Amino acid sequence: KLDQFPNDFLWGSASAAYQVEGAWNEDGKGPSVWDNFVRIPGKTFKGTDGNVAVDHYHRYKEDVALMAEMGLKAYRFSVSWSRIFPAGKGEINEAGIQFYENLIDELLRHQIEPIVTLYHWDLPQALQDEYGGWESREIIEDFNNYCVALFERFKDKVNYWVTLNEQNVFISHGYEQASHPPGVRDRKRMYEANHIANLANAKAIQSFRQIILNGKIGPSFAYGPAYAYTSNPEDVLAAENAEDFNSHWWLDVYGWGEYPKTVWKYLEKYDLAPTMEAGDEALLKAGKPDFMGVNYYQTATFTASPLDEEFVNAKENHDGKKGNFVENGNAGLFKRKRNEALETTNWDWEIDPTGLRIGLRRITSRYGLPVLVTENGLGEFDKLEENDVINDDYRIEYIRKHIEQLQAAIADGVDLLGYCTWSFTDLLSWLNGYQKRYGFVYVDRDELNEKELRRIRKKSFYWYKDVIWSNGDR
Ligand code: BGP
Repeated sequence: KLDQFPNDFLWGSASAAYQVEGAWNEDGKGPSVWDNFVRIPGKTFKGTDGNVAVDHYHRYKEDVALMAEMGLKAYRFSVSWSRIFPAGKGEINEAGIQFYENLIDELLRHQIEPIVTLYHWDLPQALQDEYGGWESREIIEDFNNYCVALFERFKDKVNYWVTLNEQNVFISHGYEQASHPPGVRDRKRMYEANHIANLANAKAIQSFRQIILNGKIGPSFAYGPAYAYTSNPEDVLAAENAEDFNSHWWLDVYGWGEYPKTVWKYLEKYDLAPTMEAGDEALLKAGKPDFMGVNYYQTATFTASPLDEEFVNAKENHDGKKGNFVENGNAGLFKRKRNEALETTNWDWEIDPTGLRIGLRRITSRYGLPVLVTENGLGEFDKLEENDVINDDYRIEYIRKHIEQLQAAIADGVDLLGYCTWSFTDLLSWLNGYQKRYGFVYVDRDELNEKELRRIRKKSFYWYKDVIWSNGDR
């Protein structure tokens, strides 16, 4: 028999400010890089934006009431930096911070543990304009001041904090694939910005230690454990390369304060290594987290790639029509292959519950840290049927299988703090619009009737309620 989930296990759900709040220019909020990026033609699916999103800013009470009805133990949400400091720094915008205080109070009133993400990609545009955002070391101080303002204000109310959400995603999409702001394609600049983000992350954790005595803090990493395509040693090596370049490059810095030597060596060879200044190494070492936050959606399978291989930028699947799997990679190191043992979603994401167990085990044995699953879920088209019924059995199936693997991981020795599904209500998918839905609660915006945005419980809502009620019985 498998071990049980701990009694204080955080059965949760997650969201991010830009994807749910709307109210993009209300109560003194300054513009973020995402407010502007979505306005560039062709960047998002049919030009969708988060101006209104699902209007959580005005409807948070209704949303929290639904969470309470479900019995949710934890709600992970992010704070929008430019609500607190409209220009990224300076005077606190009281109306902005008050919104989060109201949300936190509402959660606590219902015994729901708030998990606060400090940065989920919506950088104040002012800092991008002033000094290039993550490309300048000035951001370390500004990010720290912003974090400290939140630590000070909420230290008696919030026990769980997430620093940067998916640094690996916002950095590589922002500076290599140009699919996120600032829309740059330049690997040299990417590695530099990434190093600065690491320093900012460590500095915020260091400040946290001075202010908050009982809380826990850690980053959220988008972890896609690497598999070898075959048992051919060349493929096994390719998978190790991919694990180093795509995961350890960040995880080792969080967990150990050190960059993996293999990657560093390669970057030096190609003159891509970031600038190490005096004090950087010590700061990285001082930023050790209390837990590793893991956003898990899929694994990735790799084969060897010859040095002269050229990767075409294949069309990415943002419209939910299968068949656009992208075989990208790094010439001479690895190339991603479609894993034929796995089914995919309509957006070509491979479905692999066992991969979650594998990933959690790898993190546990490498870093020995507790883990918090900060995101996991299924993005699908949902159908609103007559009498407000949404039969999302596929989502129940998906989450059920992942919870099974969580329990197995606990039995394997993983110290698992909780599980946050992505997401509670439906919300904006950054590049895929509103039709790629993840929630337990359907948000009716098909006719883009932004005043209605009715919340409707899906079948999975009732199912997850039972899971929580029984502490993990499926
Ligand atoms: C993660 C992000 C989330 C969320 C999720 C689903 O990378 O942290 O913000 O968007 O992925 O991704 P998508 O919306 O692309 O389906």
